[in-house]
Amino acid sequence: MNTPTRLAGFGAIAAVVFGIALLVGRAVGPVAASDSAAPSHETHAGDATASDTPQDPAEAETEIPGGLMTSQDGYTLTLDQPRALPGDAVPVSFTINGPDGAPVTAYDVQHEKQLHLIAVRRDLSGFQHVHPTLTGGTWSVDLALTPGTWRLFADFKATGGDALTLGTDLAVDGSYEAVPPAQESRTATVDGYQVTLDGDLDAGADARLTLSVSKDGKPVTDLQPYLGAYGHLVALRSGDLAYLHVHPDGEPGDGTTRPGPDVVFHTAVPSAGTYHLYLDFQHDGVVRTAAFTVTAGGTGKSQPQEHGESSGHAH
Ligand SMILES: [Cu+2]
Repeated sequence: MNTPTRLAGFGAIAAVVFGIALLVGRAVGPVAASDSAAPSHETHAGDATASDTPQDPAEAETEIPGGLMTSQDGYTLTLDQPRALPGDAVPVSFTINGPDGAPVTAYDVQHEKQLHLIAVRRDLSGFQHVHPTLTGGTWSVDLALTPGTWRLFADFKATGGDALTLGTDLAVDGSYEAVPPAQESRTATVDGYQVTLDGDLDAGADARLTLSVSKDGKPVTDLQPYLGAYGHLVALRSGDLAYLHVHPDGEPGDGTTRPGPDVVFHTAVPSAGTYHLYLDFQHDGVVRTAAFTVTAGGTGKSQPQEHGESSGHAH
């Protein structure tokens, strides 16, 4: 083997190793990003001048959205039965197994519950936000299920662990016709309530969304607290149903947050594309859900093109 060939061979190996390092870096990066409140958070070379906050668009971009994985950070979501029959009240049970392999039995309360379960058919019909009960290490709840493939999201924080949203599919027997994709819609009508959504989503940028509730043409100013807020908003990305955390702005009783008609939220979407948003709000003792579809603009590329290096490894 002559020297140039050996060098080329070494270069190829180095490129492979470097490529693996990039992959590992990216796989590990999102986990570190979710810990970004910690001051010891590792700073990447390219981020030296960026402010180290979760709102930093450069970090938001690299963070993997919730709900895409069944297993993360040692926690695994497992359905007792991955298949079900359709019905109005189908018992569904599951466990969250922890890093030691055993079902988790200790959870921290978030928004007044130890675990929030979101269920939606993969064509985005049938949205439900429910709160299963925990017996031993098993969570149980009744869901209204139609035939098709459903996505279940468990949003929880095991005591001692980070807040996670794990996702899994549940197959429901029977033939069905898929619901056509929802069109852009910023106004929803539910049980005589009209809810409008104001604000824009831009990839990688913090978005402020204002939802306004009215009934019979009059603004509703006596919304009731539901799970510690005047509204709960879940956002799902079209295509992969990535589950995004949306944070309410203020809470009942803080002296500044009013009980409607406006409920304000903050979120940051990780990419351009279509997002489906579901607002749960309570009035006159009933919780209702208003659904919206919003397209996010922007490229999400607000940091230097450092990832471009990975495509140059052949040289
Ligand atoms: Cu909930």
